[in-house]
Amino acid sequence: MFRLKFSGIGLQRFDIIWKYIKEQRKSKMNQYKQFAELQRIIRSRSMQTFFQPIVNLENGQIQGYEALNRPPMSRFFSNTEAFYEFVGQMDQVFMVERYLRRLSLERYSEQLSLHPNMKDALLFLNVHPQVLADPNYKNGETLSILREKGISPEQIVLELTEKQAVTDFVEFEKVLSNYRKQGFRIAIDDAGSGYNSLKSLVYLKPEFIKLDRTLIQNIHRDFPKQQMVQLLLEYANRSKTYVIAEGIEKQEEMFILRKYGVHLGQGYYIGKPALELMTIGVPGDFCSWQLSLDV
Ligand SMILES: [Ca+2]
Ligand SMILES: [Ca+2]
Repeated sequence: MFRLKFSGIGLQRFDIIWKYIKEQRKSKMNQYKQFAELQRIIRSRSMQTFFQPIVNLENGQIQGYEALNRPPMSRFFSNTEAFYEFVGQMDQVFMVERYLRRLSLERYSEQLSLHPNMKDALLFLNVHPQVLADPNYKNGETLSILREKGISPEQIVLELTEKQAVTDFVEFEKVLSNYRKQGFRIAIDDAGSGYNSLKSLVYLKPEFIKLDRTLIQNIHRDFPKQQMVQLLLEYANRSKTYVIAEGIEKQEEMFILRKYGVHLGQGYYIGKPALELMTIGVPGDFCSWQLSLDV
């Protein structure tokens, strides 16, 4: 009786282990397929580069664009986030970022040649703090692409997301100062969404602070958000930093941000990310914002 019971349990265990091995093999296989797909996407240059306008909230003129690289539709990656998550998991951040930086600059240069009136506009590039800090990473490569394409380093703003941790701020500031000497400028991305907002602002002294969309969403109905934005704006004005409000999707949000004197804005309400540069600032409707604010 005991022997029978024991062998039953043994079989059950074997079944669990077998299932585990099968799942592991399946997930390894999936990973392998995803990796092959990532390489295919890169080789075929099928990432698309979108440019989302950033406008001066005072006069509606376009000051620059954020470059957003998105993978093509693929059964291996359900969406853009899944694609970048995979890139992070596979330790391919350095390779992919280097590739995307070149791609964004080449495509921006193509767009500028089609729209020469925008030739001085800024380009905001998303960069991973660790990539900048890596001693093996040579920023000379970016400089040489810029020279080749006739874009000045002063036009490039490196967006550092605070979702990816910087641990040694003092050391990292030295890295940034090296970039600054070459003309690049720095933005703290997604400010207000992570834990290091204030530390990043104080230590890294960015030229731009990008307020996270979660702070902007429905700000017209949210007093604590209004207070937070005004505080950050006051700090920015004192330290000669520009504030960019991200994720503006409603006219009401726009009203209040303009009223406070937020310098720049970005979001669907202003302009969606597009393959072609949006070249005409905020349409005639900007005047009506002005009127509404003046009454
Ligand atoms: Ca960004
Ligand atoms: Ca952002």
